Amino acid sequence: MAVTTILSWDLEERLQILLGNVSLRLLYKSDVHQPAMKKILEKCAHQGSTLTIFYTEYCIWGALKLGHYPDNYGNNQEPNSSFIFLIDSPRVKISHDFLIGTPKVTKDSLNFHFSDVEILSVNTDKKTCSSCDLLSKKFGISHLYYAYYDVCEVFQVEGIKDDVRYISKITKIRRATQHRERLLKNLRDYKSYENLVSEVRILLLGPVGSGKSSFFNSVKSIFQGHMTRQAQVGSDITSITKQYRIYSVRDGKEGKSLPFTLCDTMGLADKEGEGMCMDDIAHILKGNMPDRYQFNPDKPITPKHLNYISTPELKDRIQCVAFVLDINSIHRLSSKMVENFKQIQKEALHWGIALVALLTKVYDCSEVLQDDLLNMNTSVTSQRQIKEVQKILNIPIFNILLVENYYSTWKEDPLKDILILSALRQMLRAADDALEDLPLEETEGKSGRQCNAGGKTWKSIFHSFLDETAYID
Ligand SMILES: Nc1nc2c(ncn2[C@@H]2O[C@H](COP(=O)(O)OP(=O)(O)OP(=O)(O)O)[C@@H](O)[C@H]2O)c(=O)[nH]1
Ligand SMILES: [Mg+2]
Repeated sequence: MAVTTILSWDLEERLQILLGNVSLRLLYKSDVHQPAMKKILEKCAHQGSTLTIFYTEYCIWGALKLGHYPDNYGNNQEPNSSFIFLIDSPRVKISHDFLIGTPKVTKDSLNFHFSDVEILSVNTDKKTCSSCDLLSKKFGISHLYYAYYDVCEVFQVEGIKDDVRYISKITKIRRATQHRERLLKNLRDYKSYENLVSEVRILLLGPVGSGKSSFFNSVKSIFQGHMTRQAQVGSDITSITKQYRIYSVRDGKEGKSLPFTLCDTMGLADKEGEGMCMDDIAHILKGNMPDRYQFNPDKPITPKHLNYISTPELKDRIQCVAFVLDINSIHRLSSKMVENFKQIQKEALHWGIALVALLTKVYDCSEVLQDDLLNMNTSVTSQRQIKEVQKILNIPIFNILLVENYYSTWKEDPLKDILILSALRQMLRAADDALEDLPLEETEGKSGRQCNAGGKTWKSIFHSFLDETAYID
């Protein structure tokens, strides 16, 4: 009978990615085969690289061993041939800094050393794992330094050809994972300039099918830790999105709302009457448009609409517009579409709203990011498109952002996440610049700002603008 792992399906998939797109084949399982060390060696020696996993009540310890498992007791040390990781659900923490030697095997134990210090010791008779202070601190699990395990499993790891290159590959994955974590923290902790708004509003505008709804779904999926498809996506000649949606994003299922909202719109079309009505845009920018407004390509919203927000506050207004464009069809942008963008750009500039371009459908995320993961590569194929966008829209290069959305399946990819989260962070930075630049009158009363503009409040100024521009049927 085939022996099956108790590793959950999604965890197995995440591990395979984190360990460099390897595949795993179960060689040994303690509750099926004998739990003795002798049996582990018998099953696992001469099988190439292996992954040994111990399932305790609180966490899962794992050790990846490059090269063959030791085939006898005692010392046969190969330096830098193993590393330890910890799965403290839902997180997988890999300690690549602890590149350690071959585990030392005795009749009833498996001991991992870093220099001369024993950092993880497993007793196969007593079924215990104990980690040293150094390792426990590294993983932030001081309460788990000693634990009983229920099951031990050893997998053969397939897909590692060259150990040295493999170590450098997973070191890169680790750096990407750490950078991703920093970006997530950065976004969670973000506060708008002088706390003027608790949630910065980012408006996604762009041609039909450019990936606006998928960008929202991607951001949400990253914070939820699994694929979400709250916004409907798909391909059609006309826009799939028919309603104006103001989406908040939670940090995890039960988590608090993050400090931004993404506003999804109907796509813009070349032909009149097919896409979002251009006259709707001013109402959206100013914060008059209610959530779930049903777009009508033939006519814009009017102040007579039941839910029209006639006295919007600063928090209702858009702080950053992102032009969402498919990177592969920039050269096919019609002159009508470019004209539309220029019109929106003028309006946004007039109202002190930041503007960025978001290029979607990037083919290779690893090509876009430099080795330091912080900057975009200057020698990538996408440079041509970036320059084109810069020329057409006159947007500075640092505000031209590249992403690949999660659009069909969820296969966690730290590089993809880095691009999406960096894009979001840049939108918030651009929004901050715009908020800082707002006249005091418009921010009076928020965060203790004072207005002394001749006794006029931002509201009175803003409302006089509304009076001037309100669309009357
Ligand atoms: N390859 C690839 N496909 C994408 C990406 N983003 C979106 N798509 C696909 O492009 C199509 C359109 O995506 P949507 O997110 O619906 O685009 P949209 O801009 O919201 O479209 P409308 O609402 O119709 O205006 C869908 O089939 C997506 O699966 C991406 O980054 N890469
Ligand atoms: Mg859409």
